[in-house]
Amino acid sequence: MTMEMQTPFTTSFGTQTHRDLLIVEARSGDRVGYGECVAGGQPFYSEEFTTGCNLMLQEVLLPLLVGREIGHPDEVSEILRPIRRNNMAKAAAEGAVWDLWARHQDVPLASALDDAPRERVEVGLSIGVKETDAELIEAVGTAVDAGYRRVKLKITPGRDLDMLRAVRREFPDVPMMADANSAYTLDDLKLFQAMDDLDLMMIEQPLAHDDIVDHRHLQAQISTPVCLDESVHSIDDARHAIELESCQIINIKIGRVGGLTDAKRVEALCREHGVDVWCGGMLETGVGRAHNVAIAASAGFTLPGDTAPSARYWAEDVIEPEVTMDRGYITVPSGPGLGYTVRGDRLDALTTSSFTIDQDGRSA
Ligand code: OSB
Ligand code: MG
Repeated sequence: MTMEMQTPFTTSFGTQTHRDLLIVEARSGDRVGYGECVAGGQPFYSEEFTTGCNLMLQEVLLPLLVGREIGHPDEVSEILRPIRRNNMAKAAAEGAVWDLWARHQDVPLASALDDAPRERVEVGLSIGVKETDAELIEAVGTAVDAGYRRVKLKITPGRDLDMLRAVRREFPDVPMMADANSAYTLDDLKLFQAMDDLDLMMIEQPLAHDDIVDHRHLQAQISTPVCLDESVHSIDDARHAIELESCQIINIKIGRVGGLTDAKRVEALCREHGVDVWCGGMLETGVGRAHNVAIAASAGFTLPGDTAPSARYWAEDVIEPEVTMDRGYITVPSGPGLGYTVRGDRLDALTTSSFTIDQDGRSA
């Protein structure tokens, strides 16, 4: 299914005007849990994409889970471990099981994930590439007025250093960072060294999507902390990056690391090593957004995340109430599971195709 976005979102890999959606429902008795696949409609951010994930779930992942007795959602990642990668598809299924389990235990997902979750999470905004500095400065001003706790500016070759300088001139004190989505190489070292004067909180994924070593060389030569996004798919990737000092901060996206269980493991590793962590976003609808809010409440998530309220992206979300922000904070819901009600009417209206897998693993 497809949802139109409120405003187009431009990154170094293109402009997006709508979101292809894939929602997984996990059922047990009369309870339902929900997960959202965060893969994009095309494989630009990573190799996964919505249609591929749909097939992966239908043919491979869900048949391994349906009809099985699962005592704790941590078991899901173990059951799916023999299947290589496909982390976003795995996380969609695993997230549905976590929600179902938390609802069954009658606890908020945030409490199922952390012993002492925060009551509210700090929110940052990710702002896409704008054609002119004036447009960007206006967007940053709007974000600051709305109370966002930091702004992240997408950069791409040609819209980078001068643009960041212009914004910094206008907003000398706003917590600000840049996200390159892998658009640069070590040949751009001087560009990143020049950014050291801009007091950026961090620079996210400057180099290749699958690199950890070059980021180490970059980090050794700039003072701005490097934050890895695209390069970290597992606890081992995180361990390698920390050992090599390739970054000082890690953006955890539940989908990219294969689910909540592994997201928790990456968080624990980072905490052990004093590495700051925050929750990234993938333009999720309310289902994925609620998962993000739940994990962002965990103690190890020490920096504001890309968990903007629903209205930033959607005219009408698929959950109620929508995710809302009050002066830069989202209150973590206290109801069981995701703590929001998934709107069957919205899902029905948006659904273009669906399948069900029965107890015997048959697909219909
Ligand atoms: O790199 O963090 C990213 C959106 C799609 C794919 C990759 C990224 C992003 C964002 C938006 O930055 C974050 C959000 O959901 O608000
Ligand atoms: Mg990023």
